Amino acid sequence: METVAIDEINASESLKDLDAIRVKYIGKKGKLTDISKVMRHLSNEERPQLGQAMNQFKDNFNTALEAHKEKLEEQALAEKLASEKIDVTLPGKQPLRGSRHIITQIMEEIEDLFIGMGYQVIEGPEVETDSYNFEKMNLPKNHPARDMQDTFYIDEETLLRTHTSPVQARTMEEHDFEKDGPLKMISPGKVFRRDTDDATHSHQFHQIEGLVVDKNITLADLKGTLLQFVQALFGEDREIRLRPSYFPFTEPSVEVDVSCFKCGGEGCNVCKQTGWIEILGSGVVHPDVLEMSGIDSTQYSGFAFGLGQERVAMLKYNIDDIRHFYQNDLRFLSQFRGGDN
Ligand code: 2NL
Repeated sequence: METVAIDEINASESLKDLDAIRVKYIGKKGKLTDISKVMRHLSNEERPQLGQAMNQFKDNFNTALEAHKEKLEEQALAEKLASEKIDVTLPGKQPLRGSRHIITQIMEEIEDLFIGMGYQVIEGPEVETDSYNFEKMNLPKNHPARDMQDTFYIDEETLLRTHTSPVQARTMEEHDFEKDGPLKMISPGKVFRRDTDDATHSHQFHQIEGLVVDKNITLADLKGTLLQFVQALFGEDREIRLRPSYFPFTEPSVEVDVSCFKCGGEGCNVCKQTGWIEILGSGVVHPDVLEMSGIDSTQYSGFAFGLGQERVAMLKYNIDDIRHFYQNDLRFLSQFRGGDN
């Protein structure tokens, strides 16, 4: 029986078959149990002989079983390893790396520049009151200049801000010159206008406004600051030119032009043959605007400016349609992912 059993063990091809063989021979109802049943019919001399033979069989059977079990387990592992082998020489899958939106990049570049000049960056609510957005900016109800900044109303007194000026008004109200020193801030963010969208207009765009208030601030401070700014953004050789203009919140008001960064002032298609490109609006803060935010206009004066980030980006990168910024087309966006962006 032993030879037959061990042959069976060695021929088995799975752990399941092996267990069935174990049960068949040495299980509770197995062959060995059957054999032990003859014990009581044997003589006293024969019994120990049978007992010994049975033990011998059990030992040999178990040894063979363990050995074959180990062999089957090794085989199974080898098969598993072979089937799960990976080819480390295959080319990897390139993960799609995102980048910051070009408007965000421009915003951060401008923020860094002004932080370097000691300005704070302050943000505020996009849903504003008529009072902060218009009245405190010298645009009382029915003022004709409100037409240029028509917007989306939530109710009579609540609207989507048309500029980030209300952030400056809120900051001026809180500012304590004795404690905090001069007020120097920029406020970037989304603004809204009731405009028909076309290549150069959008009902929602991004603005950065700047404000400096202290004793003896003049238009000369404004000019020096904006020259620094323009040269950092468009190149060291740039010059600026101030043209008289009108904003309700500044007096005097000026439009700021930069000498053309493509032709240097000779005249080309970018500057429409004028040598100059309009880049932002600014002026000396109207004394009534200071007063409405709780600042004594006989003691303090200031300058302010506002620029559209989309316009700056369109000029700097020669982009022909403002709608490109909002369409999330990677063919457009991925052109602006230089460096660590
Ligand atoms: C433009 C022109 C401008 C301001 C914004 C301002 C803010 C305060 C007081 C006075 Cl708190 N002025 N902001 C001044 C002049 C021009 O923006 O064309 N923006 C796109």
